[in-house]
Amino acid sequence: MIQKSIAPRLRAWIVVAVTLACISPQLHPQSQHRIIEILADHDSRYKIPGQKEPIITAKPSEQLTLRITARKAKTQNRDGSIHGLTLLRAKDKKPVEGWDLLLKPGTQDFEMVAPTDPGEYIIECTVICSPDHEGMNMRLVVAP
Ligand SMILES: [Cu+2]
Repeated sequence: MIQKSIAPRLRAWIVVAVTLACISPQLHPQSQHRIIEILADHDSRYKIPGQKEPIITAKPSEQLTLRITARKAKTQNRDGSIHGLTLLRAKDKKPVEGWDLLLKPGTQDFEMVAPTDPGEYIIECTVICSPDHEGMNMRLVVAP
């Protein structure tokens, strides 16, 4: 008796599950964020493993996961942030919306969206982290 009543329901659930599994890649075509590892280091420099000069290249509006590891330099903010990360358009230093991160010690993932407009951008530290803070920057290039 019980088996009889459960079986059709179970079958219906399997159909739903299989259908969802099939269509979800189309519903979320960009759900696979590219992971970019960045080190915000104790010498007030951004570093990317394997790159001599750190640079991020992205497609317009590309979804990126920034996996940032922060190590304390000399000084920190009162809130405990040891570095920051903001994005400015190179030609007029206009800040890009959504890019204003404060970094605590350790590794954290940030889900970001690259700018829509192709061009050159500058990533800058926003925490006065040491006397070398002014030099804490790197490039981001948006290319179609
Ligand atoms: Cu810094």
